[in-house]
Amino acid sequence: MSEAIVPSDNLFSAETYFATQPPPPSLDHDTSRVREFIQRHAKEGKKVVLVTSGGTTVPLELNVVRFLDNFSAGTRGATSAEYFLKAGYAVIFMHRQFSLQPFSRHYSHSTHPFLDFLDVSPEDTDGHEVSVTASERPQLLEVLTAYKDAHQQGTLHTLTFVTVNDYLWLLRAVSQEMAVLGRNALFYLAAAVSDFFLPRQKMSVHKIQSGKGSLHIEMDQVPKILKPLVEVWTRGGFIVSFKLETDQELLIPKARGALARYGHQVVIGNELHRRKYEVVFVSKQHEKAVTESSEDPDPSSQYEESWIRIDLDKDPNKEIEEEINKSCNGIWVNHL
Ligand code: PAZ
Repeated sequence: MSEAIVPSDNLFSAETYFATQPPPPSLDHDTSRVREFIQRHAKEGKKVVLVTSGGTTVPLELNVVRFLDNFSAGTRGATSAEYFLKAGYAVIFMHRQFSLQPFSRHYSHSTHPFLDFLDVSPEDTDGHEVSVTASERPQLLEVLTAYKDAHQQGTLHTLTFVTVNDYLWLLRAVSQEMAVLGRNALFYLAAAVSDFFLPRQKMSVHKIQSGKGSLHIEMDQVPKILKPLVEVWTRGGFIVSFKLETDQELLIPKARGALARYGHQVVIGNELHRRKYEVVFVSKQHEKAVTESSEDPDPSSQYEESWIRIDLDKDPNKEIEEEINKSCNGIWVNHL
């Protein structure tokens, strides 16, 4: 790991990044466990999806006291992972430590704390019997059954990251392992990944001290890893990435730009405040359709968009991830 090759222009290529930033200590262990999982399911010819979920952090010090964080709670990833399991996939759930997880997400301490619907049975004078409030039982039974099934069948494998560095190293390792799956690999990249980071070589070792007035930190750009993911790390996999914007007008141009630059299959665009009930699928048109319209000078005609909207007023329990999952399956099957 050499300091000499850290770029001076703040632009890291993926290669330079991995040559200069250290891997997380658990990488080898995590990789060998994921390898076993993939090989087991590859033998059975099962489809395997990598779901990334939650936000990455950017530490500001080596002995980290402060870090930049990302808003994502991991709802999209955790919910989607459940729908993928239901649809028969084996799921690698790579998530930010302590963010929402499939199944347990239904009982998040902030929105639906499980202690609130547990009772000590009145007939039990010793107070040793705990029961579940009757109104909660049907949902609990459904969630618990799916959770136990996933465990019994060994179809859910979880991995955690905290920093953007953990995320990048893990993503590379897992996608390289997934290469053996060929066309049976799906990437569903819903994590909110930092765009900027502080290279190790520029970090303060100790807690940054106050007393000098304002704090100026110059960050470097996180390398765009979709390109090596598509071209080098994995082969044949179907790649769906997410794009979050706060300006609705940017969703489609940014999604098209990502498809053109990285050459993967689908970008799902979502606006921050509408993401629970509206997303847009952006993909390149099938080659045949493009050839037929190749006289068309408008480059936007190479892309197709399809919106998914749900009505939460009519059906407050509906989850948009169910529809996203159906569409992903549909597009992937057509693509195969
Ligand atoms: O985790 P969450 O459900 O609160 O949010 C999901 C999301 C908005 C982070 C995800 O749908 C997404 O867009 N991920 C990619 C973010 C990005 O553009 O980097």
